[in-house]
Amino acid sequence: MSAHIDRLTTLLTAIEQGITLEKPDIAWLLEQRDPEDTDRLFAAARAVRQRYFGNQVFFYGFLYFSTHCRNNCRFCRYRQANTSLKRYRKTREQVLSAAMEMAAAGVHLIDLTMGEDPDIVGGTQSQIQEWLEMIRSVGQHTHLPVMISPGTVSSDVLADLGRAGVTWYACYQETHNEQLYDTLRPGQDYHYRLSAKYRARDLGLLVEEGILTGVGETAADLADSIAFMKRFAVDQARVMRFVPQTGIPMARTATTERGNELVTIAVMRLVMPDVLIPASLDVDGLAGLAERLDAGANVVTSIVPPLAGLAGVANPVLDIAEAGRTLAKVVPVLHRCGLVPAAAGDYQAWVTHRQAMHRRSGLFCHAPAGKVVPCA
Ligand code: SAM
Ligand code: MD0
Ligand code: SF4
Repeated sequence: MSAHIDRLTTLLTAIEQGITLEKPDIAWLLEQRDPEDTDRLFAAARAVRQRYFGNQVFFYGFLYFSTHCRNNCRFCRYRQANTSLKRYRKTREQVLSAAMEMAAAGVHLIDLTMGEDPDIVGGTQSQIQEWLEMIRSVGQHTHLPVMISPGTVSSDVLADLGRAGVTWYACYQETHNEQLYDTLRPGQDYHYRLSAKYRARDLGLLVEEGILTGVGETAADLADSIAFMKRFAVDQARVMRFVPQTGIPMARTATTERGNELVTIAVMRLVMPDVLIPASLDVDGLAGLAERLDAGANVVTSIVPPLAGLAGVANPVLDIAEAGRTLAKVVPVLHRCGLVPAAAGDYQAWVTHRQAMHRRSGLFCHAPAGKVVPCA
């Protein structure tokens, strides 16, 4: 046996035995590209998923209800400076109607996503109250857990969101290399964004963290991110490949090959066996779903109703009008992968179990504004 195969076998055996991998080993796994090796990684990731989640997959309805944003992330077409874009802000009625449509189709959660809309998070008290009311009403009418993806918001707003019944706070650091972060999210303090997640955890919200591939990161950077996610005990861990688009500073940045995202999904699954990992329809559409599930993902995200005038993020229109991001199209792919949709109660049971786990472990101290302080 070559030393190379030996190392892969040793690491996969260690993972099976529940041993926590060191960062250099995580980085080494992330660098594997030989199809024989990646097939072994994907098979191991599927086996781990099976052990923790059986063959059940969850579905997230994606509702990008405001595309206005005050920020200028260099990778995002919704950045404020991009004037080539027609933006929208959906009314409460439009949001409710799209949410109800997705609930009736069988999604397990509604993800309410927005740019950092200056008329909402940067708005007056009454604009914020109206927004909170809209969020509350989505939960009440759909009887589903709600995830909010509002960007970086203050502790007070996070507390308001908790009171409005939100279950999840999604906020993606993109990278945990602070220098790289500063180039991707100029003018947005790294530690302030990070500390919002600790604060959300303190408030009893579940937390989704996310990273990008193809933005100039190294394998060591990805390993740092995965190690951070493990330490934080994130509830959902996402990776998406950067999709270049017109009208942004990174329009001509060569992104990475698809395999990089897939291997990262598999390594995340191996290092964090019990967390939710998205297979997003936003990056490669329906055509990219099976390979993400085969790499160990267990939540299909970016399900979008076809006729509601709602956009995606990484790919604003891909597969939406064609109804390619609907359960009718997604479920047959699941079946071909040997997977099935989870029952409604199973998602809620997982959420309840996760909340109880955090309450018991008391993982972090109250995070003061601007800095992250893990409990001693
Ligand atoms: N505005 C909120 C924020 O930034 O946290 C939530 C909205 S959503 C638009 C955010 C995520 O989409 C980003 O954190 C990034 O991971 C992803 N994203 C944005 N543009 C992308 C692109 N061109 N390719 C891939 N992912 C992208
Ligand atoms: C997705 N387009 O799930 C969505 C989005 C935001 N919480 C999620 C990036 O891929
Ligand atoms: Fe705005 Fe979010 Fe896009 Fe950044 S990623 S420009 S905060 S919508």
